[in-house]
Amino acid sequence: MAFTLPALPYAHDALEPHIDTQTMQIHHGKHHQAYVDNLNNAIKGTAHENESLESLVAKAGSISAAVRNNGGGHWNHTFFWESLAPAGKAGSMSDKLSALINEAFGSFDAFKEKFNQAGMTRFGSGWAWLIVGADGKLAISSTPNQDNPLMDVAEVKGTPILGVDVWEHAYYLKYQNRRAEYLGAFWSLVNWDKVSERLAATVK
Ligand code: MN3
Repeated sequence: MAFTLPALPYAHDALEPHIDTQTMQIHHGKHHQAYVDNLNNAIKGTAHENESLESLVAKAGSISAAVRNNGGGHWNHTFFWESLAPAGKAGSMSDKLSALINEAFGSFDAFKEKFNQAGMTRFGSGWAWLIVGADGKLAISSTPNQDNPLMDVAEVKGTPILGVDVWEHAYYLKYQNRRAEYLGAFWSLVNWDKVSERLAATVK
């Protein structure tokens, strides 16, 4: 079955002023759509045609570059849209999430700083992630291009519970080269209910 573009969980203008309407329209309607279309074209008529996205992503190292890049692109963007919520509708961190953040990073501010640093130091295009490692502890990582921590090729593997897209297409219309400003604005949009829910599903 072919993959399809999921609808955004909010309107294109819902993340204003932190992420502008035009960026959302192009990012979701053009970029994400292209990952879906290119993934479908890449698996058509191959043994991977009926495989789940999770399964394709997990074997990124042994599939074609087209499936790795576009499958990663589809997974990452679906995850990213769900990681965000309109400002003021972000919910709140579960006690478990804030406890694990404090345990791993010392404080929420220290966590934010380290996460921003991962986004800032990712050269070129890629993602920064908050992940749950195999030890059940939180860690921060970053991946190039459309790779993610679920991939067998990831330097640091784990289950992502939050991620931010630091490709220029995610912020250039509004922030131009000011990636740090975009990362600053990102914190007004994090859907903490969703992040807490993902943590609960990962750490039993
Ligand atoms: Mn993107």
